[in-house]
Amino acid sequence: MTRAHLRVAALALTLAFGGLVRAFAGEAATAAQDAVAADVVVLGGAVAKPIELTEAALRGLPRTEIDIAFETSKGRESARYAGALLWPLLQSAGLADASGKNPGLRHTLMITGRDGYVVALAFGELDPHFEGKSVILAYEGGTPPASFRNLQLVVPGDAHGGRSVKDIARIDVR
Ligand SMILES: Nc1nc2c(c(=O)[nH]1)N[C@H]1C(S)=C(S)[C@@H](COP(=O)(O)O)O[C@H]1N2
Ligand SMILES: [Mo]
Repeated sequence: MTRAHLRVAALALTLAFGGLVRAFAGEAATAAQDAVAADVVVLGGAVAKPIELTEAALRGLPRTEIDIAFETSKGRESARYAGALLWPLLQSAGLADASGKNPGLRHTLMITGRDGYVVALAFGELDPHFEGKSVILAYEGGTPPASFRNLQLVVPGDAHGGRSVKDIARIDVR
């Protein structure tokens, strides 16, 4: 065996062993709940052109401010957030397959936090032709405060804070 062969064998063993350990431990955690490591937040998935949601990219978009108030397990929270609208970003990314009738309406967005928390939104909620909700990627406001390194989803109108994903790791179009 060459060195490369050995490396491949070692990797295969590691992967297989990891799987076995998980299976035996009967881990309840699903992939969706695992922590997500990411330096740069990417808007990707079934898009034509993935977009890196860097500070420069977000600063290049109009700043949008939104006042929200919602219930959380720790009581009522109200805050003014500032960030970039999500819809124009989706439009720049485009759909990988925009064929057929109303292609956006068969797509969803999965917004994943670094802790593995996941929230889905429908394109139809954001598209101005339909619900046209001003969902933003906030980089200011809230507690702990949103920042360019701690982006937060803000869904205006929600009664509960469950969809305000904090510390976003990635956004995937499905
Ligand atoms: N990344 C991440 N964001 C999250 C959550 C979470 O568990 N992880 N919880 C959500 C819920 S259920 C609420 S009510 C709001 C406020 O959560 P807090 O009670 O931790 O402030 O954050 C939301 N965003
Ligand atoms: Mo919550």
